[in-house]
Amino acid sequence: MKTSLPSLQNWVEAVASQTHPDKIHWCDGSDAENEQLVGAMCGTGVLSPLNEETYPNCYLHLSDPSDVARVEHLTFICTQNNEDAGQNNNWMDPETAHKKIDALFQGSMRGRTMYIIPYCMGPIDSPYSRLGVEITDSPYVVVNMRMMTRMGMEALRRIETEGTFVKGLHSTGDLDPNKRFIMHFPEELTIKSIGSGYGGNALLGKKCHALRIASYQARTEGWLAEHMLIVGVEEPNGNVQYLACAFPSACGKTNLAMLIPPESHKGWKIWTLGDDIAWLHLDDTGQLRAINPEAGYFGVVPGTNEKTNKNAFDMIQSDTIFTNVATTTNNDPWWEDKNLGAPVKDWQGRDYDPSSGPAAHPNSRFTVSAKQNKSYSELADSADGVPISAIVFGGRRKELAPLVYEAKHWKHGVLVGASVASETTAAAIGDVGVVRRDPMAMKPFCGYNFADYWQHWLSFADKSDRLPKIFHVNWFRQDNKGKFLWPGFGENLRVLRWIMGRCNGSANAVETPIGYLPKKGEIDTDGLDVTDQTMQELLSVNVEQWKIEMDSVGEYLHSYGERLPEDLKNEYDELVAKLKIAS
Ligand code: GTP
Ligand code: SPV
Ligand code: MN
Repeated sequence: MKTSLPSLQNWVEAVASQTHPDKIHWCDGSDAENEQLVGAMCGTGVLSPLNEETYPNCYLHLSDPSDVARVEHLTFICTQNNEDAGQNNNWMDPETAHKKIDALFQGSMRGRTMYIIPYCMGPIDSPYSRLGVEITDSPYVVVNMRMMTRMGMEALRRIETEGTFVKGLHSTGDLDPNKRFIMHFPEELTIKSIGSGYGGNALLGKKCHALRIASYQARTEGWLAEHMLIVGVEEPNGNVQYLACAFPSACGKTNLAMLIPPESHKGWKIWTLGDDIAWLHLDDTGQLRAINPEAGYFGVVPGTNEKTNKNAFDMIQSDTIFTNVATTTNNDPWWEDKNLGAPVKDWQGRDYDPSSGPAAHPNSRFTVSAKQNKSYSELADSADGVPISAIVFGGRRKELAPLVYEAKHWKHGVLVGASVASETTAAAIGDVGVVRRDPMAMKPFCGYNFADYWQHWLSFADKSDRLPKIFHVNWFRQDNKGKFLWPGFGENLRVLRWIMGRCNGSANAVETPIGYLPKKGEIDTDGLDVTDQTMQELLSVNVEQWKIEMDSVGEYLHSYGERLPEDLKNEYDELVAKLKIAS
């Protein structure tokens, strides 16, 4: 008996008799346990040590080549009622789903150790935090979960006190893509995942629990679980405002969360609270507060260099697990745009050959403790979280969406969020670069019907009169030669300044049919190689293009049928009417 909680003990025993592991190990989260696991994985080749001098305590993990990203087409929400999952999700009825996946778990841990990982999403003493237990046969999952969550004895104690926890069962199975499923049973607080060892498919605390299951719980309990970074921006006078920003996968959350102020912005500081997930609650005063349920970063490696993201570049110099990167002769990790060294082995461990594609997989990732980030905010451990001044939506759009605009009020902001579209990236299996609707950057992660989710967002308007302002940004506008119009990265602070100015009443805007845009000259471009003409292009509204866009938004929203909230329809109709008048 390893726990005083009978429901946990019984579940562990039931899983063991289903999956037949050789051994059972309860994870305590200690350094000694971690060292033992890392050592064993180096023995079996699951991990290989990188250069001990240049990258101390760093390891390389190479996935099966078929298992390098989230698998949205194999991810299911299994609710009693099909409509509750919505057309935004793949649905299977719970009974069929359990049957199907349980058959695959039958004996799946033979010859392996079964690890029991108690974890806490959020600060261990926060009332906003939630608990879970992941059972897995992957030691790689254990060492990643240790960095990504508060894992081990403390979490187990809290689970035993509270008695409720999310049950996550994971097995790497035989990695056959035809026997791969990621299934969620939100009504049972249960996740079952088999056949993948990769990130969001296997680290069940992350997307499966902290977004899909949590969003479902948040709806009934009156809070929000979102695909958002949380960042504090400190002005030279010491004032700090906190922003929560939702961008789709591989669209710049990690970069913005740990941005380094450019030379021109002396005295400005950035504080990182989180880079991927935010849980948002209204406090007694009606202030929206955010916690980051995670404790580490599982970040995109390619593109990370001293110029684009120096904080990330520095924090992955030690104590980091690299998944699917290339290596140099020196056995350093290597990736595209690292701007240092050259690859000799690619992400599949083959001799590097430029004709067989990038050396590092485009969705290669680092896993690192958040505390290694120089801009880490101690408030990431605060039980109460931080007050949010602004919510910022964004996407990857070559054209149309301006650099920044502000929604007129909360409900209009919900329409702005619901209308987010973005070019697909390598974070999920499938085509890259195709524009798709990704409302609130939650398309792959909302655990219930989007129409009900928008209604839930809208309902906040009646709960508080001091909600954050809502904005939309786009760092990815291109000219007709494919060159980015906006320098991005650290220079994005200039846009955040305008957003903060709007929140404290010091920045000016002009009204347009789609919302408020910065008045000419309001975005400081001092010292930037961006012409006035480019700024004008970045900050204008092409009414004819927007009319086409809104036709497509309308078609999308109305595809949700009767559940589509009346208030959202009204916001939509109002915007369409404004565009009509403007043309
Ligand atoms: P997930 O972890 O998948 O949820 O993604 P993320 O949103 O944290 O993405 P991340 O910050 O890792 O960004 C991924 C890609 O966007 C990298 O290739 C970056 O180089 C690129 N990127 C980030 N910020 C900017 C920017 O301001 N401008 C441009 N042009 N590219 C950017
Ligand atoms: C994403 O795809 O949005 C990620 C990586 O943050 S994963 O953990 O695989 O979901
Ligand atoms: Mn993400």
